[in-house]
Amino acid sequence: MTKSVTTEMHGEIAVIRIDNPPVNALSHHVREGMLRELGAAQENNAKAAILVGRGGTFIAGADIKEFGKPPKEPMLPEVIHQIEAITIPVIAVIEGNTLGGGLEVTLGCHYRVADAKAKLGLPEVALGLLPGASGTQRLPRLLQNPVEALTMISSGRPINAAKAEAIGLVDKVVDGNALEAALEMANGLNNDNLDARRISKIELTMTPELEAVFDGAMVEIAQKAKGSIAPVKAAECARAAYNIPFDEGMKLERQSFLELMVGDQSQALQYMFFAERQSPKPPKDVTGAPRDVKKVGIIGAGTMGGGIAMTYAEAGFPVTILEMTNEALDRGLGTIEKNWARGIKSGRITEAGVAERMSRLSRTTSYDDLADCDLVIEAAFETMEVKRNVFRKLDATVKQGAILASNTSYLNVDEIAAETNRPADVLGMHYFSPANIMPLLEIVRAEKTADDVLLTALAMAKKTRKTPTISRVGHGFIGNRMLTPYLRQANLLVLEGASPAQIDKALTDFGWAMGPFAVSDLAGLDIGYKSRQDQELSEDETRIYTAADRLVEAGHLGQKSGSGFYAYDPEIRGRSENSAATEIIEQVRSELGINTRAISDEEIVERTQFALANEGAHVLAEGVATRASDVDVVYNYGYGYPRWRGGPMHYVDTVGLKHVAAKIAEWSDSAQSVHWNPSDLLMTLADEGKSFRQWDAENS
Ligand code: 3H9
Repeated sequence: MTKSVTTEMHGEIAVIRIDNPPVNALSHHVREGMLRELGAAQENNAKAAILVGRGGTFIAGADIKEFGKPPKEPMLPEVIHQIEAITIPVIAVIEGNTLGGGLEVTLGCHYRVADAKAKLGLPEVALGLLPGASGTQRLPRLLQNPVEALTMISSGRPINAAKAEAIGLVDKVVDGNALEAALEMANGLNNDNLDARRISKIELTMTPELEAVFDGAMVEIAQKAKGSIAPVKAAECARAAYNIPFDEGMKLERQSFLELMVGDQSQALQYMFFAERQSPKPPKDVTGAPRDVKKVGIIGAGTMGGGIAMTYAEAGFPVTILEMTNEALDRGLGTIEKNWARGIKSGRITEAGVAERMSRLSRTTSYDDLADCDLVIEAAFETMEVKRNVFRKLDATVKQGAILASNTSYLNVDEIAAETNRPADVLGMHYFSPANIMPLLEIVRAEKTADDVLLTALAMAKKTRKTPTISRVGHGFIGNRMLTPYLRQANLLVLEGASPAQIDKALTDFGWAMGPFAVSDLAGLDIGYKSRQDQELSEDETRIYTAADRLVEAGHLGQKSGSGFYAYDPEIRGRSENSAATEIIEQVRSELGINTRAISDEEIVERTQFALANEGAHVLAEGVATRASDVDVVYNYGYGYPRWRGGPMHYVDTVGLKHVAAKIAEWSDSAQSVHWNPSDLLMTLADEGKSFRQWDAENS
């Protein structure tokens, strides 16, 4: 077996190379190899050793695939301790992604040389962990700036090499060959004063001023963490570096790391790490290569069309936007320009940058101008009639081989495809509003969609930095379909006695970015109203939304009209109780003869979350989604589901499917039975003592 860590002598300097594709993670053999090769360099009296990664990246962190398996010595903190203690100078060559345990390895080294394009960070909190190989103890000692150290440790955000140099994290930044620069440095070094380069030896002292800085920072970190515990724990360890000696700090860090590792949050976040990498992978039966896309057409310059056009222009594509009238184009392009220009103030983009993006956009009212597009995405009005009409025109004008996509959020893509003579070139590309910001792209693989068309949509997701999930055709696909039972339970709970504010609070306390009633007000209550009018809902179903419908009929359309479930103050952009809504709700309850009762937050969470997962299970059983983890990706990236809970399917796994199934069975057997359609898949998994995670492992 080839070694993953090898040494090459450059004169008196040992260049130790780490080669563990794809990201040089610190797997057991790498940890062992580093100690072996460094030990040999010391024994052979090398003048210095240089640690460098193969493939343009240093080390992207601990090997996440080893988490949860029995630990194997040497453990990383010990490896780093031994690197620091070695008697010859060790230089780290920081290139590419130098993250987590990788950055911690550089902190054990005596010198750090960085490539100008390197990214340095401690992203452990994104996995629900904290830097567990001395990062919380060595980084504050090296930087001597508690705010910078706390920010890196608790936010998980990587920084670039220039910033790293500015805050004292690296000794030198090189725009060129970092290894050459490290060799030059090594040849000029002696090991006389190596102790001064050992970061663990640096002493930190707490002062009353620093205590105040930490107090303020801790409050901010807890707020930003939004229920995630790792950032707070990580910051507490970093603060302790000022109060206790290094060895004690290491013990605290280790203990906190291990506690987090076995907790539900870290388990969920680790699961999401793999789920989001799994979701863009095409199904096994799909073969071929993506088509070439050079030019993109967008039908519709409204909110969705505009956002999608921005997405492609930001990724460098020339985009032609089609609208029915020049006035609509003026409005749409005006909004796009305004949206981009907003970034000028905050420094996200320059005026020239906005101009450059605008120059990628062309406008037209004629389908002929879309003829040479390689991909056309329709974001027109959401009715089948409109979509059919658009696709007929596209079929008649756009060149053969082009991909024709619909941004429909509910409609049947097979029916849309059947309107053309090339259904194999048609698929759904469902973006989420605002499309230039929201990361999710639900790709709808229709019955006849060709493999290379699906692969092209996946490739475009990557190029435009979206997280894609593949769905099959079905009303509302994965995400919107699951919303219906979720909103049904929320509205039922209001009828039964909970207030919209109680429900929203219970769900934001659970971790959702927004509660269902605040979201409905934001989207506009007239949207749900119209959709209910368009569908033939049963009497039972219509009854649930009586209060919501009455609100619309009384002119409470949500934020846009100043009131909906809540009242909105445009001055402070805050919301408060809408007494008119409270009155309407009370009146509806009395008309429907409902005896209200006190409803616990626990019931709110269980009914809404279990309804979501139950529908997710239907989606899986019908083959609309392939993996439970895809469903979770959809909810994380498209609907503001708390990532540290993993997603609706992972959440019910954590609760235990036996309990979930028992609750659903109980509700299905009660007065609310008509509102439940228990999933056979969920019930069977519960009976068999299995989880959705196991189902994924067995079925994909
Ligand atoms: C840590 O370090 C703890 C320590 O403090 C303490 C320890 C005691 N391990 O993302 P990509 C795989 S915690 C194993 O598509 P990109 C990934 O699954 C760790 N595997 O590429 C994928 O596999 P596949 C702290 C890993 O170029 C493939 O590599 N570090 C790891 O878009 C390509 O990944 C982090 O949290 C890993 N550490 O992005 C960094 N990383 O092809 C996590 C990746 O089979 N990693 N893989 O699906 C990342 O953020 C990104 O992967 C990175 C590259 C930015 C590096």
